Amino acid sequence: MLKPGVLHRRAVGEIVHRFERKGLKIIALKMIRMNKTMAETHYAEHVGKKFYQELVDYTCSGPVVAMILEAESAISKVRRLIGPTNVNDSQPGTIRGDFAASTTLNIVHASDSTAAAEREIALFFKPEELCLWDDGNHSWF
Ligand code: 3AN
Repeated sequence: MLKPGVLHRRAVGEIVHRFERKGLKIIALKMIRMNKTMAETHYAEHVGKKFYQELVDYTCSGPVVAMILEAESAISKVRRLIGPTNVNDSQPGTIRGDFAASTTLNIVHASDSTAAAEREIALFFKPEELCLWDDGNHSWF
C-alpha cells in the first residue's frame, strides 16, 4: 500500500515501476481514501503504541494506492524492495531508503506474512477486483 506521502511526492509511478521492474505481477490495484475505522482495523496490532495515533492520522490524511503483487516469494521480494521499517536502517536504493525520513511516515506498507496478506487483501479488495492473468508463452521473469 502506497501511503499518502507517495501521492504528495508524485511518486506513484516510480514506486509501482520498481515493483514491476523486479518482475512482480500486479493482479489488483486501486486508489482509495481510507477512513478511520479501516485504518484502525489495518493497524490493530499497534493500538497503544506511541506512534499509533500519528500513524492512523497519516494513513487517513490523503489517498492511498492499494495493490496486490504476485510472484514466487512475493512477500520477501517486496519487503526487500521497500527496506526495513526503521528508516534509519533502510539503505539507499530501497523505497524507504530513497523516499522516507520518518519511520512513522515511512510511506509504504507491505504484508509481512501470508496470514497478514490474506487479512489485508480481504480488508482492501472485493474478490471481483482481482484480475488473475498469465504471461502466456512468454517467460520474462
Ligand atoms: P512494516 O510497515 O515495515 O510492516 P509494522 O507493520 O511493524 O512495519 O509497522 C506498521 C507501521 O507502523 C510502519 N510502517 C510505521 O509507519 C509504523 N511504525 C512501526 N514501528 C514504528 C516505530 N518503532 N516508530 C515509529 N513508527 C513505527
